[in-house]
Amino acid sequence: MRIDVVTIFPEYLEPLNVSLVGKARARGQLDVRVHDLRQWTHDRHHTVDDTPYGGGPGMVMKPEPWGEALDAIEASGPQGTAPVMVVPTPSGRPFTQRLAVELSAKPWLVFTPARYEGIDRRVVDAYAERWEVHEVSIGDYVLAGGEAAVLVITEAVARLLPGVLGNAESHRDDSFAPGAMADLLEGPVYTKPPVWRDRDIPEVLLSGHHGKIARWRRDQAFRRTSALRPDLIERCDPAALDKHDRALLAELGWTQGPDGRFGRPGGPVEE
Ligand code: JAH
Repeated sequence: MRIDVVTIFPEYLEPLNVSLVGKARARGQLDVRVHDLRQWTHDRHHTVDDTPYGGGPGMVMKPEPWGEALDAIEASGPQGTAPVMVVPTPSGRPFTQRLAVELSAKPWLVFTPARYEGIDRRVVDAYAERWEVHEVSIGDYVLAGGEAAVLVITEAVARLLPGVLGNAESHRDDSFAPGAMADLLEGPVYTKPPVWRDRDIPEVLLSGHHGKIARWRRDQAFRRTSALRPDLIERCDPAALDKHDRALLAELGWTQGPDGRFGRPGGPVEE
């Protein structure tokens, strides 16, 4: 996979040189190119922003440098192939594991992280007529710019590329991986030493009883999901649950409607 990033803060993307993404690049599994947007300005101050039409606070990123940057990047690739454009914005589609999987199947991504109040709308509208474009939000909060979101999305995508994750860290069990434990949060994990600051390990994990261990882990996942992400319980497929799961959810205050879906009339339950 090739990834291009166009930014006014290329230094912000330095983390792409280390860890999982840096190693994938060193192994030739990922080709990352970071570009300074100001190289596509022509005035002596390398201006990338201007005042908003209609008034209001802040500044808006001018369309011309973006247009020149994106045309140059497109022209640098194979004849007749367009990249997929990814625009981090708080007004975008939520970034999920599903979208990470979708993007990991693309040969070429171009990220366009904005600063200020964002990019002149005509840029996204123009490229959406030629390229696949995703406006993406990594969560409901406002950053100072999209670069941190580029790091997040790139890491989530890169670890899904063939050969990037070692066997030790394989992703089949990720909380939100398709086919994970019914889209539940993961429960706690433990390692040596068996006693640390007077705290021991749940006995079942030392029992060697694999059936009991799997059941306990699943219970922990349900308890945590019920407490922290009741929305995931509400949208879970009842057919993916067994008798024991349903009994545990009932204990946690969940009831099933006529369609089998889970709801909790009393609202959140302590413990
Ligand atoms: C802020 C341009 N979903 C997180 C997110 C993504 C992008 C931005 N903020 C939050 C952002 C300022 C300018 C993008």
